[in-house]
Amino acid sequence: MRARTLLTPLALVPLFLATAVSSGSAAESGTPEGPDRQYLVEGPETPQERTQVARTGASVDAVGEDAASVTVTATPGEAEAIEDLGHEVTEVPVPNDLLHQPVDPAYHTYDELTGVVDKVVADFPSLAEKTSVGSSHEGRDIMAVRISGEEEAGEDKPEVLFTHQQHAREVLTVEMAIYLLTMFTEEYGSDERITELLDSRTIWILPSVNPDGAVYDTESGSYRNWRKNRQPNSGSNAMGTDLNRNWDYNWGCCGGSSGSPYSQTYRGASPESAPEVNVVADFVRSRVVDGEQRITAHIDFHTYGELVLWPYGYTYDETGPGMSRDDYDAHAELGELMAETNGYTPQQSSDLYVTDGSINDWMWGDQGIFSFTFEMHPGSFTGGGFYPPGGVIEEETARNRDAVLDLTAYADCPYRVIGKEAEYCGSAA
Ligand code: 0X9
Ligand code: ZN
Repeated sequence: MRARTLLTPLALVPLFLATAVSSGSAAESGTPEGPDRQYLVEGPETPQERTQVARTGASVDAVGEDAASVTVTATPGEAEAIEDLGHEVTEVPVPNDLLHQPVDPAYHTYDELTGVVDKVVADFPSLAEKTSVGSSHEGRDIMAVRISGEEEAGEDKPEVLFTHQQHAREVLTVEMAIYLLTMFTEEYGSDERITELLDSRTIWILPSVNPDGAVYDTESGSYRNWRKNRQPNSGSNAMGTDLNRNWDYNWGCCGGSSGSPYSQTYRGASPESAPEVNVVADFVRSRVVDGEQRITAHIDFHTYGELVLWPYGYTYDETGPGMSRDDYDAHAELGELMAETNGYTPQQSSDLYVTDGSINDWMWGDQGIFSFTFEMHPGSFTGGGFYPPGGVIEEETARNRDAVLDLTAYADCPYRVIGKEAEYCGSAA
């Protein structure tokens, strides 16, 4: 293998730590040749170039501030393939990907999250209800919390869905769920806007759709940088499926996922082969009442990059099957409006790189739900990557308050944002 230098400007910890990481055992991530590592890739500037990088099977974790580099998690083989594309590849041992970085107690473990959910529903029994949409591969509950204010009999409230932690290591997204659970319950009756919204809409929060991955990532006391679920793959010793490549809309169509179980972006054996995706999709399908999907708007929380993304991810085209000009424009307007409140960068998700089988494409393409991905703080890996210090939790979750409330407000008729409620929402105009 070609020699790769360590990234000296970022090497804030002594080299021996980096060596300790590199000599880690070829564990469940990565190939038999060695574990996955994080690399800075200098060169890719365009969506097409970033997609080529993603096509090696590496996960593109963020675009650099210079917009001419990306950070990736990759196997040694994938790193070589990226180098063969003509890019400069440098291993990044710090600051966030030391495999032995201790788990930060400021973040909630899955058990602690369960405790928070139980307390919220116990404290606000007339507002919040806990259900389970089903079980993970290892049998953990995939919790859902339904929050709604005053209900009139037979009332059809539009519903808004928030999903969190498809990717295990994206720990700030769980804190985002806790922020929303707390905000929607504690501020009902005192905050006028929240009260009005909950009296006219129903909120669904799925605070962790990948509990097995979350437990695996933290159970040793040190972060494992784990992304996928924990489902074994037959015929391979590589573990896990990337949940955000396993959704049943143009699954595996377009080079936006990997067919190799060793890859960070392994799409699974078939669409919805991951039980976590299957039960969440079943839950969403169950919200079709009298032929109409009650959920109208959705945000899937990820880290990192500080982006607001909308579908489609499988194509660079704005419009296409199931995505009219008005559909696209309403997504883009809503995305831009939300991004104005949180300071994120708004863009179509394929502007980042192509993905297929993602949750946003399925939510829109299959269910007609306006669907966004938020890539939360930090903006780039220098801010702590997937494991930013606990001190940022308060500010970086509250940062999305207005975006969430704005989307919730448009849930009665998202096309209102482009002034077309009369055309699309009939009497709602
Ligand atoms: O690659 C992903 O799944 C997301 N990025 S992450 O670094 N959190 O893994 C981006 C998904 C964007 N959505 C679509 N492209 N549809
Ligand atoms: Zn993610």
